[in-house]
Amino acid sequence: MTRRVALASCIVLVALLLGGTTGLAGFGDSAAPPIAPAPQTGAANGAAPDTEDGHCITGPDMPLRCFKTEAAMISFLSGGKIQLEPGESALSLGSAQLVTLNIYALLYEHPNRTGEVLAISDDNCSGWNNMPGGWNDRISSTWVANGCSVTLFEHYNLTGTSFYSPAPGHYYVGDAFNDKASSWRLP
Ligand SMILES: [Ca+2]
Ligand SMILES: [Ca+2]
Repeated sequence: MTRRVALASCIVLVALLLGGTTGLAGFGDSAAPPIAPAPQTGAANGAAPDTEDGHCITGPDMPLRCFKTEAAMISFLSGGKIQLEPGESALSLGSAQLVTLNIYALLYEHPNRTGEVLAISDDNCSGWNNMPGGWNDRISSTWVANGCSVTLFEHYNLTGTSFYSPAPGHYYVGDAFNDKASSWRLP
C-alpha cells in the first residue's frame, strides 16, 4: 500500500514536472516573437521606387501624375495612341500635336530643355497653380505652345518677382530666375 502510494506519488510528480516543463516551454515559445518572413523590397517585387517617376503632368485643377519616361507620359496623355521612338522626347511632337494633348507648356529641370519635365496641361491656355511637390525652385528652362505664354512666379500664389515666357519659351530662364519658380500662370 505504501509502495503503491509512493509509486503513484512518483508518477504524479513526474507528470507534474513534465507538464510544468512542457507548459513553461510552451509559454516561452508563445511569448517569443514569431519569426516573420523577411519583408520584400520594392526591387524584389519588381516595382521601382516612386522617386524614379520624374516626368510629371500638372494643371490648374488636376492631381499630379508622374511617369518614369517622357514616352510613358505621352502615351498616357494620348490614350496609348502616340508612342515615342527611342531618342524622341515630348518636344519631338511639335506644338500643334502637343496642344491636341492639352499640353501648353513644358517646364524643365535643367537649361536647354533637359532633365525631368513638368508638363502644364489644360483644355486651353489659361489657369494657374503652385508648383507641385518636388518641383519647387527647380525650373531652369521652358517650352511654350504657339499662341500661349507662361509666367513663372518666385513665390507661391503668383507672388514675388515674375518671369514672362512667351512661345516658344526659353532655353534658360536666366541666372536671376534660375531655380526660383514656385507658381505658374497661363497665359
Ligand atoms: Ca534647375
Ligand atoms: Ca521660389
